[in-house]
Amino acid sequence: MSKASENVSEWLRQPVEQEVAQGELGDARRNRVAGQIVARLSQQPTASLANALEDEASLEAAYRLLNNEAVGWQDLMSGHVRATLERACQVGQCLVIHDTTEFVFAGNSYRAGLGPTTTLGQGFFVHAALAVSAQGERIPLGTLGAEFYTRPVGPKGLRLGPHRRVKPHQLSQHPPEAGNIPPWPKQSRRWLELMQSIEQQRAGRFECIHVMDREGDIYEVLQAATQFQARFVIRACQDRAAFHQGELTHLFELARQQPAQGQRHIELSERSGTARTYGGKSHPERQARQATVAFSSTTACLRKPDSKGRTPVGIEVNLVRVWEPRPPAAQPAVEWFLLTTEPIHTALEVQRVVDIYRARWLIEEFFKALKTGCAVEVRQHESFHALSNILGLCMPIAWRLLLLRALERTHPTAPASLAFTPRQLLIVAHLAKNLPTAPTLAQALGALARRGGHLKRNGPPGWQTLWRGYRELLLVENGWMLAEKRRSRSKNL
Ligand SMILES: [Mn+2]
Repeated sequence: MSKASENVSEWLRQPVEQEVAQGELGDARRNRVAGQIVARLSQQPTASLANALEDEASLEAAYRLLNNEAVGWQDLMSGHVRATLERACQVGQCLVIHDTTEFVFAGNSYRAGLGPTTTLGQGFFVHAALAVSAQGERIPLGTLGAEFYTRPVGPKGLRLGPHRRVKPHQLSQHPPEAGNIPPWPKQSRRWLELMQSIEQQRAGRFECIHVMDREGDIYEVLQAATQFQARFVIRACQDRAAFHQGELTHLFELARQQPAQGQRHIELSERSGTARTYGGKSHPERQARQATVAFSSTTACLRKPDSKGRTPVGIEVNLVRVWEPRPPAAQPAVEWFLLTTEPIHTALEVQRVVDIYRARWLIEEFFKALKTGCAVEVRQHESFHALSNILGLCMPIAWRLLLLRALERTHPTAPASLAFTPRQLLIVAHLAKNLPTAPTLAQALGALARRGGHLKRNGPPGWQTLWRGYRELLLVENGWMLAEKRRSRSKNL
């Protein structure tokens, strides 16, 4: 068993609010309120604050914290980021997956500080870095950092719906909170800055490999990574001019000339065709299927974009190509070009690079955990400031949701004691029918998901069912502990 899986049950046993309450919020009271919000929300992540918090006074305190100009999402996330760094140190080696997503908020009234999104509505973008363990298993460790930003509103105003447009002069009635909203960054900057800050924080403490999709294929990012010797696997988007053995060629052509080093099966996830990334690129629709892919590799020197020269100056990278020699009819064929610092001498090493890139599904799931699991997009707060703050507090909760779900997928046959205490297992056995005496993780989690309303014939459990079942377990466990306390107290009388 890897170091990560040895630690999982301990991480799960720590209440998630504990790390939040240790954040740098500048005042003990704020820490207590932040911890309280997370404690209550983690019991029911889709509930509104009004429903999650018990009384008027704590609700009042929560709103005051979220709207406090002196408290930003970076502060609210700081405890979670520090705890994630510690978990990364415990496992020693991790992948850091970077990606961007947008949060879109419905409704007809403008919320201060929000900007245009790629679909109708108002919202903001989040660029995040998720750490997962690197040795064999992909166990989510948490968020190592994020950047939140909005796009500026253009001269035509903001379209909130098919019949609702807010003109720029109307926005001034709700002036954006200028100090809090970073300007729309140049595409490259956020990829670069987040990687840089993680490299600084990890230096000498743990190893990491940065994983990025095609949006991360930016010369400045590759250059900076090479300069501070960061390791990476980045999917190439651009067919750059490149040198190979002194000859000037192009990246994709060079990769396509290489013979296959082997073949393997991979699972492709479903993708809806309409989805447009915030960068404006669209992807064709894809059905979930198993694909037989071939892979090959070579080395290349990427030519600096502004140099026209034919002398090999640029960035030395290893290049891996993954492609589908015989795609099924009417389905787009897989073809990835991966730029990497990782070794590619043997077929096994090349496959390892492919596997590292494939760990990217975890960040997609993490974003789903925030959107579906924590219902961030239906929250009613009225400004970017409050919405980004509640999102900062939902990050550690979403990590917990993801951890449970990822374990169900990656460790189905591991003993359930990996994630549950003996007392919890006793309760699961009470709640579920026909659970074997030493259940596997998938059996125990499956039993909980069924308590949460999951039907076996619908495939693997979703966010809601798994979490509802897990929450029921926590509730019953609380009751159990109360009863034990009462019993021991009455004995002492
Ligand atoms: Mn992306």
